[in-house]
Amino acid sequence: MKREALIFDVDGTLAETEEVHRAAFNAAFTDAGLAWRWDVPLYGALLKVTGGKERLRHYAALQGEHPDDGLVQALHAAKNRHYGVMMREGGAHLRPGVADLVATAKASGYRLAIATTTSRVNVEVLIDATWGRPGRGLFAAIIAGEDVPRKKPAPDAYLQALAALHLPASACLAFEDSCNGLQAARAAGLATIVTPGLYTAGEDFAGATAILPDLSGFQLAAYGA
Ligand code: XBP
Ligand code: MG
Repeated sequence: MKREALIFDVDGTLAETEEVHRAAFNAAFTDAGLAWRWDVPLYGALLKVTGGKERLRHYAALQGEHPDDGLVQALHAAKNRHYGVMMREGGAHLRPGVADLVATAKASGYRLAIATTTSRVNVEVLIDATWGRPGRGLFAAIIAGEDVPRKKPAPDAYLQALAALHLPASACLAFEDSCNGLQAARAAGLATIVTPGLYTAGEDFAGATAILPDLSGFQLAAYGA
């Protein structure tokens, strides 16, 4: 079957955003008067837990703390506010090849979608800060963290994207940067291109259709699309 749509992960795939998320988490901790500080090695380990609120709870539990939902929500909202400011100040750029692939695919009639575990507000700020337009102008469907009962590596975000596109998995190609994301896409039946990033290089990408350094010069025709 000819492919009709491309489904993109966000963090690490469209842009190297995790350093911005990390800085924003640390700013939120400072605001809240917490002594928590997430450095690069620690954040690399914490990223195995997808979802910012889930990551906060996991880290707190490692400290023997069990913050109530209100505190987790407040810290996460503060983190996302900092993230928004940092992104608008140019905190992250699209990875090589992403803008060209999106433009070429759109001009060739492919439909585009997003399947991410990050919050919708973060997806919108990234798209606005990089493409300078709202997400709905570019993507036919945007499935974000709050839309799914289970985050990656569960397939929920991808299954919802397929449902929104009204397409079978065989008509789509997924783009991911992490093992968790690849597992989610594969569990939804999707052929997946992996471009490992800053925090995910060296992860296990067994089952990927291709593992590429980035999307520069990416040829859809080479992947049945
Ligand atoms: C990456 C994530 C997210 C972000 C933080 O998701 O795991 O949790 O680190 O975002 P993906 P939130 O690569 O699938 O886009 O704080 O909004 O959860
Ligand atoms: Mg990712």
